[in-house]
Amino acid sequence: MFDQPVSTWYFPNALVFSFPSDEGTNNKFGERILTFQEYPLDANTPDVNEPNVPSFPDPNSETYPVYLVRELIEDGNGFGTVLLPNFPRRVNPGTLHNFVLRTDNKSKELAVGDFDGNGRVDVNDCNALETAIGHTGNSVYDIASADVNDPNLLYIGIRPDGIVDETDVRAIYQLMESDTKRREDIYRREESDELKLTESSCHPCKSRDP
Ligand SMILES: [Ca+2]
Ligand SMILES: [Ca+2]
Repeated sequence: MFDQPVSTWYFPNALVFSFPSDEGTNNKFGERILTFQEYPLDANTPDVNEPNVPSFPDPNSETYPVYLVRELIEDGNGFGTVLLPNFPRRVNPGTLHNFVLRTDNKSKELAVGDFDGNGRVDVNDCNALETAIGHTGNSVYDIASADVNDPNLLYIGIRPDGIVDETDVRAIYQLMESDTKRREDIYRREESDELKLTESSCHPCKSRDP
């Protein structure tokens, strides 16, 4: 999935994503949501391998945005570029960046806005983001930026702008709204399945003999 086209060599610290033109390789990901995140070096930050432990990232810690890989690639006409920020502090030469590529998120909303990993984007995620308003630099709460010509157009999960502000608040409320709708749809489907089951079990038995 990684590639390095000539057009992005201008960026010295960048990762570039693309899909191979070979359909067989591309299809291995199916329709899954692909996310990419540089992971903090700080050992005190939540462990990505334990998503079941709800814990909101500290708004003051150096955490990194989540990128939606498919949308990055689409946005970059086939090449999605992530500029790698400088390390937040002095590190020894040869220190490695940590990256996480995930394929297990159920939806874009959960990938970008479910900060505590509890399977829903809700008011607690909104509150967590709001406590980070004003944070500049890397932040997991920097989920969006607005189009320079049309402030109503938000880029969510593909173009963080290095600040957590009201644009990110608008974005998290949009994500919460569509995640709520997703869960309501699931609930309605389950309810209607349950109803069908009840109806089918209530059919009056035919009498065997006239
Ligand atoms: Ca959540
Ligand atoms: Ca932002």
